[in-house]
Amino acid sequence: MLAVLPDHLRAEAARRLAGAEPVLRERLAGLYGERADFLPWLGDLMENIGRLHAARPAALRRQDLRRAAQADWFLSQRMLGYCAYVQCFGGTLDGVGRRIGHLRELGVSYLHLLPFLRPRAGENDGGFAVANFDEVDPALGSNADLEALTARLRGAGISLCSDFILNHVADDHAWARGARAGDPAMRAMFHVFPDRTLPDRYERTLGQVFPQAAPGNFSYVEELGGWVWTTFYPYQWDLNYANPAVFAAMAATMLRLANRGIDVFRLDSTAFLWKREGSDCMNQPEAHALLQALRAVVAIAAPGVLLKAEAIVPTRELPAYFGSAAAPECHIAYHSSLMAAGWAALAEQDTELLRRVVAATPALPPAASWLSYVRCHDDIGWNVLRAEAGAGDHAPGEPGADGADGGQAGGAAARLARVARFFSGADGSYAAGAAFQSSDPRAAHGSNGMAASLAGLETAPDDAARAAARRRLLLLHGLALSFGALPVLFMGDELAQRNDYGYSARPQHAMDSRWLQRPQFDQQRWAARHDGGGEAGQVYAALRRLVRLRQSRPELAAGAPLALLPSVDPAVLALARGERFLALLNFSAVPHTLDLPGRWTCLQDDRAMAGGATLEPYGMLWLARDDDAIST
Ligand code: OTU
Repeated sequence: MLAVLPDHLRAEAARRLAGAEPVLRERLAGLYGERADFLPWLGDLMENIGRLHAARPAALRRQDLRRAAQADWFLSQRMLGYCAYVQCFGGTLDGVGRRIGHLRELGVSYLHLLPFLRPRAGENDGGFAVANFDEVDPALGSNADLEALTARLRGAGISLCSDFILNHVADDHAWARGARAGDPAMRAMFHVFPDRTLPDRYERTLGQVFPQAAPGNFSYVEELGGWVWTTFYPYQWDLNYANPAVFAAMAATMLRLANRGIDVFRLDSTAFLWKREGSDCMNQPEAHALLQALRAVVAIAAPGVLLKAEAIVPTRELPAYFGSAAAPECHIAYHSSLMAAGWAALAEQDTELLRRVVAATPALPPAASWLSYVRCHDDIGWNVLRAEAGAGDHAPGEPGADGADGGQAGGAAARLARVARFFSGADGSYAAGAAFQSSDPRAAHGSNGMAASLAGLETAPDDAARAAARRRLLLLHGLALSFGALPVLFMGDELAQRNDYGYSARPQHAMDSRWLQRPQFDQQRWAARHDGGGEAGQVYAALRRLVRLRQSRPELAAGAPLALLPSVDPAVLALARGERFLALLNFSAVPHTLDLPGRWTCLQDDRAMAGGATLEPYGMLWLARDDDAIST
């Protein structure tokens, strides 16, 4: 690797190599070491990593050095994320560049643009079926546009996050085309089975991601003369990471993208990378080994780049995605349990699930962060809460306490199914949303819908109901902003945008209700954002106030201490950050008055408070302690 570098890069690269190469070698040897050609393969891989490092633009190498000097830069309370589809937010990559002012006004320092690389022709799962990782989707711009955008964002202090869809490729990707044409090397990039014997054995323990729109985990492909593994849609072929050629090619792909200026990779569907018969083929040790190896590659060749785990898995499986001090993995991980539990708390008007999730969330390792959010482009998946939802009446250690046993899991599923029903608007609930993809009667649905619609803004009959809905929306954002994570706003939520029902008239989207929450950016609401009398303006102003408050409170940074305080009412969450900050969140439709020893300032309106605090229905207070530190 060092031999292919120009002289001026060698000393620094040698230092980084010394740090990361042992883990890389060990993990790859564990995965592929029994192959006769392992050492020459590893040599080629390292040489290629060297070439890609040599090709890294100078501006990015300078940024690498700055970030290396401050490894926890992304933990700051000043970090704020925003997530959008290019086509919805700016039309094109160039159009996104014209929205930088908007992002700055909100306080955004991290922009996640949903997939923008050349997708499969036809249906493509919102770009999550990639035909070519080396080419920007021509409908959105060119590679030059991408590089121009990353440079502009860098200039504005905004990091760009891109999906890196490493679990699967589209069925018209060059590898899939090669496999169909009979090229054995290309066929070996995938899991292909001549008949149903093995697929049937795997299916016994596999779950299903899209049981209605894409049942089963294998798809028959005529030209392959067999079944190919397709965890998601039939046109998304899972890659076979037991083949070292897949790892080498994907690692290089990632570095080429990094060299175009991408700062953060959202590693899509990370849990699914390794298959093992008899398991659900999620969260396998080899998947973690692969991620540790990828992290080492980044640490050597593009050390300013962050990896983010999109593993929508039970809370107890999440910490492993950070790896260990000796073998770090991802820098950031989605906390989908926290997100789902916030919504569940609204439906149940009770914070029990939320408290269990917080209790099950370990402290962050150094230089790592959770990602908190209220909504994203996917459904709210309820199944990640199975363990917490089943723990109900059980003391820890009692049978069923982890929600894993049949009967109790049934109870958990029924509970989560009630929550899902609530957000589909059933039983007179205020929510406007849709249940998503359920087949297993024991499994809970996911739920779709824009946050504002799920929170009740769409159905609210009068001003009082609208105000309550706005408070629900702000409550969940307040949780995401105060939890100690990188909070990521979902495009449109800052303006209380509602569901887009138009998807059902588009044949390529109609079967997937996640399109409910993928509207075009609403220009009119944007234009009215400073109108304090309007719905968009009220939400926008309140959200910006929270963002600004957060920026001024270092104790809200990711990794800073967090404690749940005992609260008078199960509907109220009392979240203390450090010694002087307290967030009180009321998830119920009734007001609550709490004793509050000491002197406090309500940060939202600078009001001095002493003795007690009253929370409106669905109200939230961010309080700063004026005198002694918080004791109990
Ligand atoms: C991810 O999601 C993406 O976020 C989805 O938009 C894609 O459809 C999917 O991968 C395939 O690329 O597996 O680990 O709605 O939560 O599909 C998380 C279900 C995933 C998603 C799930 C998901």
